[in-house]
Amino acid sequence: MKGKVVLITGATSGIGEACARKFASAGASLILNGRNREKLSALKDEFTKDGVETLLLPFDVMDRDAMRSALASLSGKWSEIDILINNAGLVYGTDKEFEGNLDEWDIMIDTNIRALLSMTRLVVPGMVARGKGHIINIGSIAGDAAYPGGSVYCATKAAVKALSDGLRIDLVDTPLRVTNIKPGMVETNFSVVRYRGDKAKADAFYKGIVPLCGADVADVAFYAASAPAHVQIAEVLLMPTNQATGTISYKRQ
Ligand code: NDP
Ligand code: 8X3
Repeated sequence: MKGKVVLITGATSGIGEACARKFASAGASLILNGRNREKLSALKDEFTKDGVETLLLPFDVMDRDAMRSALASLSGKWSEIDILINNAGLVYGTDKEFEGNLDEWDIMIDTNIRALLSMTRLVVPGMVARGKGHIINIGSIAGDAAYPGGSVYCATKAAVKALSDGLRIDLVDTPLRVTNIKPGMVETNFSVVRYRGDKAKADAFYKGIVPLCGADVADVAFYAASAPAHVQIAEVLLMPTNQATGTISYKRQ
């Protein structure tokens, strides 16, 4: 992993931040994307102290022009991205499909699908030209089956699966690899966003179960990225031991 250039979207929290730490600890060079510039700078300071080369690429992934110019600004080794981790994503609300907020749905679709696709479109041609690269998409167990109050989020993650599978097909005659990681419950800021800032409600969601943490997902991303060149970890479903499906889990009372 030493010297490999890893670009992570949404690196300022949860799974993205954990991926940054994991790949940093293995000597990768990091390009960190996010909207929270203060958090990005703090991460850069921390990594730089540890001798990890870190470049910050702050932009909102929903802003395609900003994305395009940020990626165009990369030069030298930074323009040769080895691993793209499409992680930025979110869910808003638990509304029924006939009652939800259209603007919130647009944000989910723009972030979870359109931005992931744009990043792929902008980064992958360089990987193809160099004959190496790995795209790691953070999908979800939610993409496997819809659950109550989650139809739009579930649809976005089903799209991540289709886009990952389609990209793998389109790259089949290249050395590039595509991995779709599908976590179940991971305790991050994700549920706080889902419950529109209600931290108590988010905490209650994980009560009685030991959820995954960001580092558990980062371990899987790192495993996939470290596999021998002839091994493609296409898809991984991981969840807490006391979770069985997107809707069935055991929580102690
Ligand atoms: P967090 O809320 O902790 O992290 C989400 C990250 O994405 C934040 O850094 C956030 O930045 C960033 N982000 C969101 N929107 C944008 C945007 N428009 N532009 C740039 N960055 C953005 O949640 P997780 O770490 O849990 O989520 C990461 C991914 O994992 C998501 O794709 C999610 O769907 C997926 N996932 C999460 C699971 C879970 O249970 N937690 C389970 C399965 C999948 P900001 O702080 O600026 O919003
Ligand atoms: C997040 C997992 O099941 O909370 O993608 O939707 S779930």
